[in-house]
Parts: sequence; structure tokens; C-alpha cells
Amino acid sequence: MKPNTDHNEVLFERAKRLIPGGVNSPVRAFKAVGGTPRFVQRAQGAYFWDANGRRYIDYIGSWGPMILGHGHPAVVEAVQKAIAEGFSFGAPTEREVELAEAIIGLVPSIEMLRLVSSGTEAGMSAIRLARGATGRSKFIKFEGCYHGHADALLVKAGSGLATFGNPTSAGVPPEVVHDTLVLEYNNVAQLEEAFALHGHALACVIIEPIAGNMNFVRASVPFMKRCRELCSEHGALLVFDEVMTGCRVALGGAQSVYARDIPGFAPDMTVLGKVIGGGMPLAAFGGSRAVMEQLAPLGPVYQAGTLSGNPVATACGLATLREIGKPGFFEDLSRKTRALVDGLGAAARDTGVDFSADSEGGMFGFFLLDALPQNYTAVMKSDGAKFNRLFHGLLERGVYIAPALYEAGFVSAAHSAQDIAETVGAAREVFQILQNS
Ligand code: KE4
Repeated sequence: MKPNTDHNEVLFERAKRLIPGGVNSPVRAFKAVGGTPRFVQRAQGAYFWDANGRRYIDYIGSWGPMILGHGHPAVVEAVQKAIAEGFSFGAPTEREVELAEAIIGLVPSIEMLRLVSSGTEAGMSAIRLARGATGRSKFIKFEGCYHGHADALLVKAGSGLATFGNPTSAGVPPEVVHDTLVLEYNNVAQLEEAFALHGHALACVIIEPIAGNMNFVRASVPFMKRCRELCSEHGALLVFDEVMTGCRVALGGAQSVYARDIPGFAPDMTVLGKVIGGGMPLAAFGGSRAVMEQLAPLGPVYQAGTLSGNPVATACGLATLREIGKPGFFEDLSRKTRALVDGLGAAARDTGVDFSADSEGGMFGFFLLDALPQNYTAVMKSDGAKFNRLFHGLLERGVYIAPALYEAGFVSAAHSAQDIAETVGAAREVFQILQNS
């Protein structure tokens, strides 16, 4: 190859001939930000190296799972040991029980759980279980929240509360989303009206408690309180989608954060993924015994999976949970993440860039807006072109953030103070360029 070949470009062209868009998940294609995706050659700690051998400080970390950083020795050792014992059996193993015990120990609202292989599978199964357990078909989700790509969840708001959802994807028949009601995040009045109209027919409300698929938008405490109260009043289940926030914003997930402000707060079901698998294909959904025992083979709600509870994935997840459960882990991670957003905020203020940011535990988000948005409409008021220039300016300086303004960011235990300082320094340079142009 020519000496200054860009191997990312060569790989991307090769990939696009064989894989739709050259990627196995759309957000990786850099469609929103433009340019050539970086093909990862290897990763270690807070960094990955692309096909050209260029190092990046990684703030995606596989979209959340790599909370310890890449290649943590204890996790590598656990996975290597598991592989030597066998890849997959399609039969129960002790490690699935150990992982269930570990998760239930961290999330008191879960009495029983089922392991699956992806967040989509967990979210889809949680909706089916809520419908089966309540005998009701309708459910509420919120605009800007993503719960995986199951048909009933690929939906945008209908016009008004009387009408239900419309598909956001081709291939989803309108009737499949007919029972999905899409409301505005943080809108208490609309939520109360929806329950007044449909409360008797609602199986559940599913919510991202801190919406990482809108970059980083917190459900307000009053809004979360009303979600809980209205679900209880009307016999609907409150389903927390903590695929992103679980064991990431706190050891007990976002529900443990809300329980600090709402005494006794707990959802009825929780969907988990990402961190609990440590980067391997593993997710889970759980809740009360009464609800979970509606699942096959005990109850009438069917759900299954060839690789569910995979012995290598459970080893990876267990080793990860062991490490993040160590004393001081989340305090250190939270401090580091807050230092990043504070540093970015100071750099933005010094350069006059409209900027707002927030973090909880090892998850953060920022907006090129002067105030934190409270819902999807507000998030999408961000200047996309400006974000794209920020994204590429950081990328050129070896800092890898999410290639889309509606995605959250993640710090790992492996990110050093030096990495954070380097990132803030790079942002300061790019903010300056944005302001001077
Ligand atoms: P997966 O099916 O991608 O494992 O999980 C779906 C899912 C469910 N719930 C929440 C809150 C999620 O954030 C996700 C997946 N998150 C995206 C990032 N926004 C994964 C990245 C991707 O789609 O490639």
C-alpha cells in the first residue's frame, strides 16, 4: 500500500461492500458527524488504537460496558479461565446463579431475573412480560428514550393523546405500535392526562431514568414521583430501562439515585445490560417474584435464548461487578467524571461557547446550549453543525467522543487525571476555533 494510506478508509470501503453502511450498528458509521469511522485495532485501559496505529482517549467504551477500562487484568483472567472450561453449553451453569445473586445483591428491587444477550432482547421481553402479567396491551414510552429496536419500541408520538404511536422505521406495521403511547419526557401534566385517559389499559411505563439516548437528560424528581404514583394507582408496572445507567451512574443504578430523593422509591421491573456483561453479549431483566414467575417455563409468557447466560459472558460480567463493587470505586469514578465536565465547562466559559454539562457516576453528557435541556425537543435545538466540528476537532486531537450529539459519554476507572487534562486542553483549543470562525 502507498506509504500514507489511511487504513480506516481502506477498511471502510471494504466493509461497505459487504455490510450495510460498513457497520454492524448504525451509529458507528459516523453518518451524523460525517467522515470515516475509526476501525479499532486494539484497546487497553482508557485508550484504543485505530487501523493506522493512532491512539485515542476513549469516552465511548463500547457505549458504556467498559467501566474498568479495556483489558482489566482480573477480567481478562476470568474470561480466559472460562474459555478453557467451554464456550457455550445450552445448559444451566453455576456462574449464571452467581451472576443473578450478584445483580440482585446490587439492585434490591429485583427478586428474580432472566439473563439474555442484548439490551434489545431484555427490553422487548420486559414489555411482553408486563403485558402478560397485567393482561393489558398498551404502554407508555417517552420521546428521546431508546429501549432497543424491538418493533413495538420503534415509534414516534402520534398527534395528541387520543392517538397512539406511528412507526419510526420501515418494516414496522402501524398496528404493531398501535398500543404504544409516546409522551414528552419530564411532562407531568401530559403524563397525568394520559393516565386519566388510558390508565385502566396500561401494562407499563418504560423509561430511561437518566436518558443517555438524549445525551444526558435527567427525569426530574417530581416527574419520576408521578410516574411511580400513577403506575401504582392504575396497576401499571414501572419499568426502568437501566441498560445504560445500571451499575454505571451508581453501583445500584439510577433507581438508587432516585431513592435518595424519593423515600422507598423502586421500579417494578428493571432492564440491565452493558456494564453487567463487562463488554460481552449479556443483559438482563428482573423484578418481583410475582411478575417474573409469569415467565416460561413457570408461567404463560414465553421468552428464550440459545446463548442466554453464556458461560464466558457471565464470567466477564461477574469479574467486572466484583471490581466495581470495591470500596471507593464509584467515589473515584464520580470525582473523575465530574472533573471532566467541570473542566469542559470552564474551557467553554473562557472561550464564550454556549455549553452545559452534567454527570452522574461514570456517565456524562454535554450540550452546546447555555442550559441543560429537559426533553427531546430542547435537545434537538442544539447546533448540529457546531457539534460536528467539535467532534472532528477532538478526534483530530486524539479524543474520541460519541459521533452523535444525542449520545452520552462514559469515563472509566482507567482514565487518568492526565487524560482528563489532555481532553480539556483539546476541547479548549477546539472551542477557541469554533468561536473564531
Ligand atoms: P442493545 O440491544 O444495543 O444491547 O441495547 C439496546 C439499548 C436499550 N436500552 C438503552 C437505554 C440503550 O442505551 C440501549 C443501547 N444503547 C446504544 C447507545 N445509545 C447502543 C449503541 C448502538 O446502538 O450501537
